[in-house]
Amino acid sequence: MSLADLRTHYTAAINPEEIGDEKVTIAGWVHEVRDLGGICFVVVRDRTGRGQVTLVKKKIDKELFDTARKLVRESVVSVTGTAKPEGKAPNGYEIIPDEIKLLNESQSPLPMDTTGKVEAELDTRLDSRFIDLRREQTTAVFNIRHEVLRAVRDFLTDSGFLETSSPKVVATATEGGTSLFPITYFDREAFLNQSPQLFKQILMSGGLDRVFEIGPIFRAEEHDTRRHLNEATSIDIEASFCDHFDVMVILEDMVAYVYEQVIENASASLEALGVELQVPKTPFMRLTYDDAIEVVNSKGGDMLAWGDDLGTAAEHTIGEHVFKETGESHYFIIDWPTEIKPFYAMPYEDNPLLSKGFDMMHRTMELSSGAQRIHIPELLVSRIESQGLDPEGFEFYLKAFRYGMPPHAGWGIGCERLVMTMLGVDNIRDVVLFPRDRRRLSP
Ligand code: AMO
Repeated sequence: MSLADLRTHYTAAINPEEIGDEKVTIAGWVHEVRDLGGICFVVVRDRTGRGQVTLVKKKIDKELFDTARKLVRESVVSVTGTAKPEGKAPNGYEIIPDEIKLLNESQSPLPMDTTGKVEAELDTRLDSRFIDLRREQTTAVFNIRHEVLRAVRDFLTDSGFLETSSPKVVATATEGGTSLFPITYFDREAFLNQSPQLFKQILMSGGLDRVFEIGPIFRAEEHDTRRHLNEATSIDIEASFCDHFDVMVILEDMVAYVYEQVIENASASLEALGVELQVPKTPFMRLTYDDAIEVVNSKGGDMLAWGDDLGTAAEHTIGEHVFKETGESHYFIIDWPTEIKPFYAMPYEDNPLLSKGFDMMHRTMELSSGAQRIHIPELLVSRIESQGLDPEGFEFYLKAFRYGMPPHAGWGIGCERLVMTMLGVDNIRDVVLFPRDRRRLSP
């Protein structure tokens, strides 16, 4: 027997009218056993849905009937039989079995309920993620995440971007030195990379012109919040002969496309989560940093001075303001003070106090940040120094700017934040299979 014989059909793919008397074999987990004495129903669940197996005591082999009755919930089985139409069963059919193979018996009780009757705490669910994934709503989140990443890849590939990968073990900080995870690399100290930033910029000097990367970023941030992970998935792009406004258009168009694709291709998952998606309208509102400060200060409360970073409370006020004005959740904040943007953000030529950096927000949460970059090596060195960093540590990066670096721009958007805001999920851990946070290192 080949293992392929354990399944001929997914449960959702069976249509008894098409199949006729041909035998079908489904495989999956025992979702439910209902033993009514003279009749026993076994509901088998796989990734696509559920199929009902019906055994009438009088019409079926006694041993087979006993096997079915004694099945323990969440055990793995393969069932072969004939499919008949049955309006009351899931997917509109029932299988009259010839054989039930018990492939792996589940222990009981289960670490958590899978039927949806008892709501488990997030921590319990994450501790037993393999069981949590057997709930339809959890699988739906990861189906949607898959669809998001597929749409991102399609969109960027169709827009002429090349998919690249950069090292995750590095010698230098990219986003400031305080939030690095040090590791031992043979006899040297190294770090887990915070962002593909420096590498994607080097690729512009290499002439790759438009690149993207989807990969992990590591941030040793101490805070334990609903929107921070210590290992996140970043979608990054970099594009040559572009300014910040050019890449902002790519970003908003990509986000709108992702929403469209999720609506088109993941409707069942959206339904399982009770989410009704609206495609965000483009172009997103563009608010200058000065506008943002004015909005915050006009509402009273804690006043912001020019040069202050926008904290959570300020972002909340601005998000509410934009929603009231436009009915939309997504917006950009542009023209930030150079001093509070990373060293690689290009200052405006006619007003170096302002930078060509931007943030893209969803209501109160930053989804993405980006900038036109500095491509002039002398200016880059002086910006690195003025942020208290040592240009020597950046030599591998600076070298790429001395032999023909084109003007370029790019951004990074957090995959998890994109998915969580899309689904209205409250805690970022819900959209990561195995989250890494301040406390969680296993599973
Ligand atoms: P930044 O540090 O703003 O920019 O990160 C870009 C986006 O990545 C996501 N993100 C996170 N998500 C969850 N948990 C975290 N701890 C976390 N940190 C970041 C956010 C954020 O907006 N190099 C620049 C990008 C660029 O300019 O191209 C950068 O990394 O959604």
